[in-house]
Amino acid sequence: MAVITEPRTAASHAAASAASESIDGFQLVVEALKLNGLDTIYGLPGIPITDLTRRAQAEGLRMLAFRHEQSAGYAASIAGFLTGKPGICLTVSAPGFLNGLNALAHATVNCFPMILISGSSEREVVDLQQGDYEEMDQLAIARPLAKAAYRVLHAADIGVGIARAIRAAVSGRPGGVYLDLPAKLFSQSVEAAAGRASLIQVVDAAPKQIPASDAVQRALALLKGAKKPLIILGKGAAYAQADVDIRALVERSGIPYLPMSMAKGLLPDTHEQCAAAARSFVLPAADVVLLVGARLNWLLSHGKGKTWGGAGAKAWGGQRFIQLDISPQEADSNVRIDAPVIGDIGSCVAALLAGMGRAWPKPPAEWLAAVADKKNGNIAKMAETLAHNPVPMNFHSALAVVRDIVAAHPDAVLVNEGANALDFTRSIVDMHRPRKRLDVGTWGIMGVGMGYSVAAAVTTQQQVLAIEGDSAFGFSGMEVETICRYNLPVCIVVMNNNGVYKGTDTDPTGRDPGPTQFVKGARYDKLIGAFGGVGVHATTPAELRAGIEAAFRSRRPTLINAVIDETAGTESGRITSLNPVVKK
Ligand code: ADP
Ligand code: TZD
Ligand code: MG
Repeated sequence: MAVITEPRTAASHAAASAASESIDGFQLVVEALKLNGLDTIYGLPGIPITDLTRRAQAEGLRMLAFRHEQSAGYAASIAGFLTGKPGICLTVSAPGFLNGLNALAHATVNCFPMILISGSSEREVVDLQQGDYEEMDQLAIARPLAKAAYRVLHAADIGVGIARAIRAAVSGRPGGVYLDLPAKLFSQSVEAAAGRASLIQVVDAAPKQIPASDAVQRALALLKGAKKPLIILGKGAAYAQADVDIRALVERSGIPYLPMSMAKGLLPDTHEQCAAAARSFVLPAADVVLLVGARLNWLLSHGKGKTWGGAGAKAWGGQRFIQLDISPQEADSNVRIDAPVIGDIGSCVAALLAGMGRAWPKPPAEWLAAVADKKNGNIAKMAETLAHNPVPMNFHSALAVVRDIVAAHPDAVLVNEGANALDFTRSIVDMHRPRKRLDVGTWGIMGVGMGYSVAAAVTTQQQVLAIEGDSAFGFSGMEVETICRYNLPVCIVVMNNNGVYKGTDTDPTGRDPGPTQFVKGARYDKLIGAFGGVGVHATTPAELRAGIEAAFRSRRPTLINAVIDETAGTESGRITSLNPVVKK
């Protein structure tokens, strides 16, 4: 630390008094975040971080306080996806920390950059297991769920701790990082100038990773020889914000593409090369598949089996794969990758474009015609189904309304969770712009809805439309108070079919409601009135349309209870095959 020994002039007096000013751990944490452009915290106050939340707010950071840490964590995780900067979640020790862990693991699994900062109890007491207030060895518990986990014990190390957390969260494959800050750290004082000098403004936190040219050539050679090529865009491609080049790659190659759920809108779903409506035709038929920021995990049936034209569940369908990914370990995780191209999506796509030149041959016309034929047939069938107007509403008639409204408001952010409420929305509602569809991600997790909605409204300033299964909504429903408190432009539509998947379950003994059943005819719209928001009860598509349009016009927090036929869903939505159910 700087110690002044020279004789004091007037100027050095002023410097000395500034130098002898002290600064505490709270202040250093806030200043370190600010210095790195991390201007929003999603959290929940309490010992030992209450004052941190106040200081952050006083220093001009946006401090969004939730009703449950899980929602704050999901908000931080999706803020990371939307902005490319780590989303910050702040929790109290032990129980608050544990409530935040689900989101930390979710961020890691989905490759979203996020930092969970948690206050913790005194190391000396925790390590001797002497029973401190909210005692828990949080660092050890967080480590297996995080991409990296750190603890800071001295105020002078806060700058390093936050810099390391930022780099770990956003560099390479992004993920969730845990940062443990014991209570004692916050009240430690250091001399202000030295303390501030210890803070680090991270330079080039997510460095470009340029793919090797031989890998690019190998990929292009494979692609060029393809008779039935296909591109699959994943949420890594959406995250990379390389929208213009990705569109150029698709359009210059002329190859049909499939968007994974959160890559919908990267190119408009209405694009003529979009093969989403012909998914079950193109996957088994394709000969060369170019994966762009998408893993061959369960969501793509592991790249094998019947979905891909393989004879049995484990059989390879014969496709050759090119994979663009930042993680060198991803290739060959499920099937052989013939041409891995390792680097950040922006650099990989730019390298492919450069290698393709202007005169890239279009795929064979028979292939394009076959895809278009299948797609147009399926779109026509869907249009027929959507034209029905049954009483009560079903998922289709309700979502036809949502589809039109999203088309008219392409910048609105669509948040989506549930089972049928998720699967039908994904297939019916076209997305038109990148990063506008936020959903349950790799785990198919319920409970993200309200946290995502808050973060989407705050980071994009756009209208948010959350299409929620009634079960899904229940996991984070109390955050409607948060949405009302911050007066966010969020319109929640609860697709109310009286339960999980359906409302028709029964207890064979007649004693209790069935396990997947909720209170029949529940009025979710009445919840939001308690906090000053607008509640709407919609039993017809016209009422649903009027409710959403009014919400978009007023930008007021709105909750619409959309009454859906309780028999309309299927068990587990589209993933019935994964459910070890006893067939009746
Ligand atoms: P989806 O569920 O949409 O198929 P996944 O989450 O399975 O997408 O895959 C995303 C992939 O994108 C991950 O393998 C991850 O390593 C990769 N990824 C994430 N960000 C980048 C990036 N900036 N550049 C390259 N790859 C990335
Ligand atoms: N808990 C968590 C955290 N995530 C989960 N995915 C589940 C439980 C299991 N689950 C699903 O996979 S979907 C779902 C549950 C409970 C709810 C489906 O009911 P819903 O949607 O009302 O949200 P639909 O429209 O009735 O199908
Ligand atoms: Mg339901």
